[in-house]
Amino acid sequence: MKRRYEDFAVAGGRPEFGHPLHVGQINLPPWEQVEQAFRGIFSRRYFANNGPLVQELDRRLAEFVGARHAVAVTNGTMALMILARSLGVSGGVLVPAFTFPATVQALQWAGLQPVLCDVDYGSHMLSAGIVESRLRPGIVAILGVHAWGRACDPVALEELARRRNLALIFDACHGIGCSFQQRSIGTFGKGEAFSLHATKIMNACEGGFITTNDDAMADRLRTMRSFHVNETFTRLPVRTNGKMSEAQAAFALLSLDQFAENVAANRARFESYRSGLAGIDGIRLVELEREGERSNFQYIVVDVDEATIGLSRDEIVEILFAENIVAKRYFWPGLHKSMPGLAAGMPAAALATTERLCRRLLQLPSSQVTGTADVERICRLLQEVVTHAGALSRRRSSTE
Ligand code: T4K
Repeated sequence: MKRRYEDFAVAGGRPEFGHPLHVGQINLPPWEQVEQAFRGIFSRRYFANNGPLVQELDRRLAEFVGARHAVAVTNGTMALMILARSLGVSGGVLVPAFTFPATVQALQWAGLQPVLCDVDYGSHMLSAGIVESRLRPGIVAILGVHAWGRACDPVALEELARRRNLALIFDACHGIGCSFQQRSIGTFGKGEAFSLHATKIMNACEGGFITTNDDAMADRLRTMRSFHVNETFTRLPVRTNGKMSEAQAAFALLSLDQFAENVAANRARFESYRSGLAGIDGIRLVELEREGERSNFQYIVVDVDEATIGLSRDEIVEILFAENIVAKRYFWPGLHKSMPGLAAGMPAAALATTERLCRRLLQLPSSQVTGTADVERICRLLQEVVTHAGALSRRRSSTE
């Protein structure tokens, strides 16, 4: 335990952890089950092209989400690209500036023009009011992003999209297993795109999938994910290779079996963070469940108030890194900064909340290798960081 300034690793002390603790390190399935699944793949000698495991995964994901269709693909970005392209529209798409770059990169690949919106400070996501204020001629669709394992008011966005005749899709890459007003994420809008990346609560090493309740859309999505004419479900001019392999599907199926257990472990870590951070001035844990909602507790998100602590979020990240706590700053620096062309002509005030969140938010480790005892140590360390903020801040000024 760090009791004095000299104990901190940035001041020459021993790091709190002997190995790095990451945000979202892989949830591994039991090895014996992996071996058994791969023996099956070997004996069938069938690795790709809509194999039996991919077909089973499509069926099970649709059932799990409660949507009519699920279409597995190579990753979440590909899921977004195909989903956006399958709308068959051209023009502008309203999208939050506070998101992972892949959200807008997918739109660009689909030939659509991302139009950045600010987000709501309470939810970190789009609201119908913000979207409506950005509407202008040439806008044909909305791409909402469900961040952190919470939903971005999909009911209000559906109502707005209907009223203004806009297509509505969602980036649900963080949202697997979550719900809003008792309705599952994955059942809103024209379709929703999920990620099964290694660091997600459900993973296929790399992978993703799209859900939709629209049969014609599902045909288009299945056609687009494969360049194979023998898998044509509908006539479409543009297709690609977004096919998930049997190896990825095997991992995803095992991860699906383990999902409830992984959410319970995430929730336990979240609750440990909640009690450990409760008395620390200037550090606030972002709640992930409101009434009628279910979260997967994928991310531990903390709001850092520099004015109260006397250290900036970035200074705290540097201190934590030295202690082997590999905190993240999603979605720093914001799309308006990382892809400045998208914000051309927008006054700075138009993205004031995005800017503020990019400066203040911090994600802390939560995964199979981060036990609740580790969480307690991280919280105690943060308490000591706040207690020694003055000395830590002076150290920084003297080394600059
Ligand atoms: N939309 C949204 C809103 C998203 O957040 C994302 C991705 C997407 C779309 C696109 O979905 P995908 O195309 O990725 O399926 C990570 C993930 O790579 C990315 O999937 C995720 N969101 C994003 C929020 O986080 P990075 O670049 O910050 O972290 P990465 O992949 O380097 O991993 C973080 C740490 O985890 C590593 O430093 C070490 C540890 N790790 C990572 C991998 C891959 C492991 O321990 N083992 C591993 O195999 O993006």
